Amino acid sequence: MKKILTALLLAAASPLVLAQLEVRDAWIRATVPSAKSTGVFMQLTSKQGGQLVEVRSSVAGVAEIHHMEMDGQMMKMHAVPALDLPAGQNVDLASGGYHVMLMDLKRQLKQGETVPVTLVIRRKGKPAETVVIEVTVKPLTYTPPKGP
Ligand SMILES: [Cu+2]
Repeated sequence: MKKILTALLLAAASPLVLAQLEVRDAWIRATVPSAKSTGVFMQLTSKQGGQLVEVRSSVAGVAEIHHMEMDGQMMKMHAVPALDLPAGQNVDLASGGYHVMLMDLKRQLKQGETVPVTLVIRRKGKPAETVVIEVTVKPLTYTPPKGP
């Protein structure tokens, strides 16, 4: 049986529920023409637990999983190899914490368009699961509603 699942999120408002992964409220921050990077934010719940191990997008040369934290008075972010998704627990990828960083952008991302983002989820003893979501680009000033 083919274990690679691919799904398309047609309506950004409705949660995407796959076999093992639920993606809610995914959005990308719009960019100004000269910008080379931006953030992708979402809420993830893995029913049986797993790890987000890789992210890709056709609009970016490089996509990384980032963690942002205070270092003294400075907000710093750095790439992490994987993000744990404990079983049944909501993991919030939000400004100021974990997020997906799109870098080496190939073009400007404009408010209202949708951008495909591929998430690769790994679970112990299982083949990696690939999930493609269509993520809406929100204005630079957008602040998401609070998660559950
Ligand atoms: Cu970042």
